[in-house]
Amino acid sequence: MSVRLAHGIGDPPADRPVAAVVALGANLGARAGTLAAAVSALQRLPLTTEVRVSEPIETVAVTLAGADETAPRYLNAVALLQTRLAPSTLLHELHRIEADHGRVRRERWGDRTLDLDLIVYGDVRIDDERLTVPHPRAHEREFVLAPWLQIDPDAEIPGRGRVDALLVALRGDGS
Ligand code: PH2
Ligand code: MG
Ligand code: MG
Repeated sequence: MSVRLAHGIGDPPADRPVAAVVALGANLGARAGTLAAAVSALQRLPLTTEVRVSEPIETVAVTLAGADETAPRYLNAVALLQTRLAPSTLLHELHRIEADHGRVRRERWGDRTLDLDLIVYGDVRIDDERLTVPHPRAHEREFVLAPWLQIDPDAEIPGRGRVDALLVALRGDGS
């Protein structure tokens, strides 16, 4: 008899640690405290070690209509971790940590107390209704690329290239 595992928390762990990148963002509430608590929660994840985090940077909110100077500013950071959690399990855990910090899902790209996005999971590519990795917009988001580069100067996005080059292209002037 074959047993179909639930897609999600039932997916089996990887046999060896995979380098995953998680982007953190918050633009409501006590942003710095929320990001620090989220990093502690990442450090407590099962099958997960070597969590390293960038300094937080303050950024202008990007909305569906473009940069919005009138919206509350974000604090953004990036965490690198080694994990054997399956991508779907890691995603489930990220959603749980968001919910623990009062995240409500209303409008797309709306203000939020905590956003945790899975940016890359090793060199794995997934594109299904629940999860796309590499994150489909990470390569065009300075608020992801800049803190990521702080903690990994050789970072790459599979299929997109080196993060330092992507950041130069995005900024246009190399600044
Ligand atoms: N996240 C969004 C939408 N807009 N803007 C900034 N500056 N930082 C974010 O993390 C961010 C955003 C959706 O996830
Ligand atoms: Mg996001
Ligand atoms: Mg998100």
